[in-house]
Amino acid sequence: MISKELNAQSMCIHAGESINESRAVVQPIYQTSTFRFDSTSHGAALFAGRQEGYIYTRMGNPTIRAMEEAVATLEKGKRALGCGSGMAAVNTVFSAELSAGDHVVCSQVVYGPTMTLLNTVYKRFGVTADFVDTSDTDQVIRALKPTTRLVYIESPGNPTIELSDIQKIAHAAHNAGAVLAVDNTFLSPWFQNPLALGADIVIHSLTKFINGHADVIGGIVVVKDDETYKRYRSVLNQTGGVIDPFNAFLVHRGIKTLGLRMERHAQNGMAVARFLEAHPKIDWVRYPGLKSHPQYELGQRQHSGPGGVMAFELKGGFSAGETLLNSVEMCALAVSLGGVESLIQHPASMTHASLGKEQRLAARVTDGLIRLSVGIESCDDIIADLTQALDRIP
Ligand code: LCS
Repeated sequence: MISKELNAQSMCIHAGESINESRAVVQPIYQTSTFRFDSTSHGAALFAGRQEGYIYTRMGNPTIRAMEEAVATLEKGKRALGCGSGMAAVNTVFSAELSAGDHVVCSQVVYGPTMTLLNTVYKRFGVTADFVDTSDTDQVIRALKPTTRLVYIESPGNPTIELSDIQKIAHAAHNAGAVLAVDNTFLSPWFQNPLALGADIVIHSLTKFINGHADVIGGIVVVKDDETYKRYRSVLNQTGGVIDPFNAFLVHRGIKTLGLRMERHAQNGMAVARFLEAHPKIDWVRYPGLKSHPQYELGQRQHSGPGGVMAFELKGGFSAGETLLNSVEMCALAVSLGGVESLIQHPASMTHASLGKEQRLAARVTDGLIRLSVGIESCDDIIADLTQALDRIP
């Protein structure tokens, strides 16, 4: 059994270890759909919840459980629920928290499908949502209603990298009888712990920094207490969007290098952001590590590092951006983020296309906005690639 007092770097290596009942140093992959009962009474006791144990992999599996324990530990939460994708994690929160007649206050800067899920499926189920600029806490306070059940934010927000004040928003949500869920995908638990700042629920797309190797789709919900865990587990058992043991194994392996990777993402991110900010063809850069970020001071209080994702716009607008995107060689023109490789994409036509122009522009996702996820390659190579691509812009 490991101590909760381990240093964060050691915790990345050892969190989740206590779930392993074998003598294997690494949690084995329990590639099984179901588990034997000792007897009918044992099976009945497991189903009734009178005894702890594994029944059926949709309801729990030791490989998944070890990965869940690792993320819950790193996020300073109580328990976690491994989901089949980040969107399955978002949907687990929505379906566990929301009923017909409930109201949601959601940041206008969130991953496109999160907003679209509220605007389509949950709207059909009688849930209403207001999308506000949560970088301004007063807008959150003004949007809260007696029926508000959930406040939902990303900080930094995808893709504009705007920050929201987690502590103040948690306070406002609680005063209104609502819960605060924070999507912490962009900074990972290495740089930010929303539960420690007062949030009630944390979600991640594991697909991104936590797994870190662009070879898994997964998500997770982290909660603070056993009662919430049981309620969420029951919803996830019924809706079925669980991660599978092999992907959970890969994610758990990725977690062991989370600290090393995040530090390198941030180091490269700082150098690339400074390079872009000084480049004559760049109009502006938004990255939490730059003093020019409008909420730099909030970032310094709220997280311990800037992560690896930035947004910028070129002076030549979208046509210049298009040349850049089509000219990169080592950096990949691809959606997603948080992997070891640098990825660059165009939110207006890709990750945030589902929003429609009006909603997109309200969220400041302009046609010229470019999002760059800086990987952990040699920083000189990333900058050389961007330099040659920028040189092609007339
Ligand atoms: N939350 C955030 C902040 C995300 O960026 C994403 C995916 C999700 C949730 C959903 O996670 P998934 O289901 O894909 O595991 N973001 C993506 C992006 O910006 N480009 O491609 C996917």
